[in-house]
Amino acid sequence: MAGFEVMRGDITTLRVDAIVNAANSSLLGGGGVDGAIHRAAGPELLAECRALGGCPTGEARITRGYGLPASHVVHAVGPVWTGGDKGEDALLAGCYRHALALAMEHGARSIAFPAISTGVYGFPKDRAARIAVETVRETLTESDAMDRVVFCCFDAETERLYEAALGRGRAAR
Ligand code: AR6
Repeated sequence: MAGFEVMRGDITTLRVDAIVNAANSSLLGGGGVDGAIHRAAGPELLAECRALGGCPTGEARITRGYGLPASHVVHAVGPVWTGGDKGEDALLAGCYRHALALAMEHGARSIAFPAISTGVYGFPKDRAARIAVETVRETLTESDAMDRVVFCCFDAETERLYEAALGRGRAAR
């Protein structure tokens, strides 16, 4: 199975085969990590996204990376958190599953994920970290298609939550 890494930083700088974007269903850009990815990739990314015609929540679409060091961008549409009784957990898990499947179909052996839905979309960060780690683990069990999975965190709290979800937190040592 792939090696898992947790790091703090800007996902747009990472030299991996695919980075994942926390997009919205229009796929036409926005704020947060989506804005940063579009700025770093350049206008050709938006042109390719326009041709995709959107993406339902819980699914993903893939494009090239253009000006990014990453060859591909997987645009995953996370759920807006509205209390947890609208299928948010399953939709978030779907983002990770679909993103991995698409990246592997395109030959990616390394992938970096942001903490999808935990910014503007308001998903509780601890719950989202657990779902991310569990879903990626489940999806990649018995697969040797992926070498490296990076959970790219933008803040120290998120980094700590991923370390804990992976069982690497200070308390677990
Ligand atoms: N690198 C890594 N992580 C980042 C970066 C970065 N450069 N910038 C922000 N984050 P958000 P969402 C973290 O709000 O909640 C957009 O407008 C951020 O700290 O980007 O899924 C879209 O167009 C947080 O931990 O995405 C949608 O409309 C995480 O990325 C909407 O926001 C996700 O925060 C999607 O909301």
